[in-house]
Amino acid sequence: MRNSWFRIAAFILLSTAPANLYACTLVSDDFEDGNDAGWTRICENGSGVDCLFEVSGGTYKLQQVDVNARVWSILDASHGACDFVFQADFKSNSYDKKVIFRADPAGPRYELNLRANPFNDLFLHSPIGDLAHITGISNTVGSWYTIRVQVVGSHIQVWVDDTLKIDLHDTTLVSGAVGVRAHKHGAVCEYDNVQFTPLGLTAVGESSWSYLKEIFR
Ligand SMILES: [Ca+2]
Repeated sequence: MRNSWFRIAAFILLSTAPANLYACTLVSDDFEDGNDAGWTRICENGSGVDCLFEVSGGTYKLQQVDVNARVWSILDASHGACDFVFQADFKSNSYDKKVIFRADPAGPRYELNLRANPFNDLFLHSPIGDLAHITGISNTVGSWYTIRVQVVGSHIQVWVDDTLKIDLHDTTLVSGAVGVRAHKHGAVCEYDNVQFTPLGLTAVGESSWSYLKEIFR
C-alpha cells in the first residue's frame, strides 16, 4: 500500500512537472554579441517608430519615443509558470529604472521601479495597484545599480545591490515572463548582465529525477 501511494504522488508530480521543467531555462545575457536575440520587443500603444530598442556598447537600451507608447522587452526563455531568480544591472538618464516579471505580452505584469534622486525610492506595482513603496534608497541618474527579484509561489523578494528591500506575498499574477522596461517619455533606460535562473524542480537536480525514476521501477 505504501508503495502505491508513492506511485500516485510521483505520478502527480510528473504530470504537473513539464510546464516547470521545460518552459524555463537558465539564461544570461551581457549583450556583448551586439543583438537582443532571445528577447521579444513590445511597443504597447504604439507602432515600431514609437519605441526604440538598441544593443550597442555591450548594453541593451530602450526608449519611449512617443508619449503614449509603453516600451518593454521580455526574455523569451522565461515564459511559463515557474519560480525564478531574475537579476539585471540598470541605469537611466532619467529617474525611472524598471524591470518587470510575471509579465503577459498582452499587458498584465509586476513592475519594479527604482527612482533616482530626488525620490530615492522603490515601487512594486501590480495590475491592481502598488504593493510596496520603499523610501530612502539613495540612487542617482546615470549610475548603474543591480536589482534582483526572487519569486517562489506567492513569495516576492527584491534586492537592490544585494540589500533586501521588499519581502512580501502576493497572488495577483501566478505566471509570466521577466523583462525590462523603459519609462518616462524620451528617457533611455539601459540594461546589462541579465541573469534568469529558474527554481523548483529544474533546480533540484538529477538526484530527484533518480529518486522519481526509482519509484517507478
Ligand atoms: Ca555588457
